[in-house]
Amino acid sequence: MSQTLAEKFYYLMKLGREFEIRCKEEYLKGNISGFLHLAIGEEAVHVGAVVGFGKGDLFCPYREHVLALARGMDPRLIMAELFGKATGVSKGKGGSMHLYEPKLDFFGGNAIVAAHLPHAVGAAYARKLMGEKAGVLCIFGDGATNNGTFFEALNMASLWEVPVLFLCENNQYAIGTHISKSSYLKDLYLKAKDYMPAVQIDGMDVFEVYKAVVEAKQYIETYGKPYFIEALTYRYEGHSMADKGDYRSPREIEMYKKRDPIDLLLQKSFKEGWLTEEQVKLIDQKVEAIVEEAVAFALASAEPSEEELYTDVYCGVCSDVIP
Ligand SMILES: Cc1ncc(C[n+]2csc(CCOP(=O)(O)OP(=O)(O)O)c2C)c(N)n1
Ligand SMILES: [Mg+2]
Repeated sequence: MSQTLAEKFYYLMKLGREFEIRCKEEYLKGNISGFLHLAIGEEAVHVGAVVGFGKGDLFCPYREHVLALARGMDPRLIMAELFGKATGVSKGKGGSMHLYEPKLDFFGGNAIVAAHLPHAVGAAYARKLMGEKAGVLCIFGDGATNNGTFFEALNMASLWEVPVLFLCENNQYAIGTHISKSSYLKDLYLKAKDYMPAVQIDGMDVFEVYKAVVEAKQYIETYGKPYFIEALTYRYEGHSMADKGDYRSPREIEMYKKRDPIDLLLQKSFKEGWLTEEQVKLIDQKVEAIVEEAVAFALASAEPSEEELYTDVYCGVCSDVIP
């Protein structure tokens, strides 16, 4: 694993972690309202997947700040979106769950659980019809694998032979419901294995996620068929800011924090000589400045104008028919 890659992983994971810690603070101050789902603890899956996949359409759920950052979305535009400001990536009208940027092929977040799986299959099918080989990355949670659209998407992707990488981030919980109470199969990759190659990986190890995703991307684009990865991970925070998460014992949370993905990355990188303390310090300073700048930008930005209520509703025509 190259030095450059370790540096990139650390930068993106640290940026994601610090960005979200700041989001939490700004939410508690009242600068962010509405839903806010944090992915703290899950950074290895998000960064490893986005970097490993490289170019291609990306569909994901509402826990998507780190995915957007890893895709290259401007942190200022994300923070402004969370603050509900006009300069936000979705003009301040989407909020945390609706970061969306076609220029980055970023077609998420999506708020309806598992609804974006058929969208991803449709996008891959469209590209196939256009004669392209590009694969599509579709990320979703363990809870999504109990929805009807999950099975519909797997079925059609296999039947139509389209290159979608289905990546399930199994953090064991769907809001407050543990997987043991909602899923007959506990190893979720087994739900896919009769349709396509399906593997289970350690989602706390960014190098393992990266490697698995690179291999999967190569498979889907070589054979034009789908592939499934289940990444085992854990979220430290509640489901959203509205959830204290007290259905989990502090002991359980502490146990997972012992395998923190950023700590694991650093341990391995120091051991292999891929990163030095000095480099880490410089990255930390850079990240701090970026997060600070994002908040300052969001605070200084204006709210959307009243006219914006009638734009981007369904289509251009709507703004003509609604008085
Ligand atoms: C179709 C649908 N049903 C229920 C909900 C309410 N809901 C929002 S998030 C969520 C849990 C999803 O859990 P999971 O897929 O494991 O993702 P995680 O939040 O753990 O990342 C539920 C049930 C919803 N948004 N959409
Ligand atoms: Mg979950």
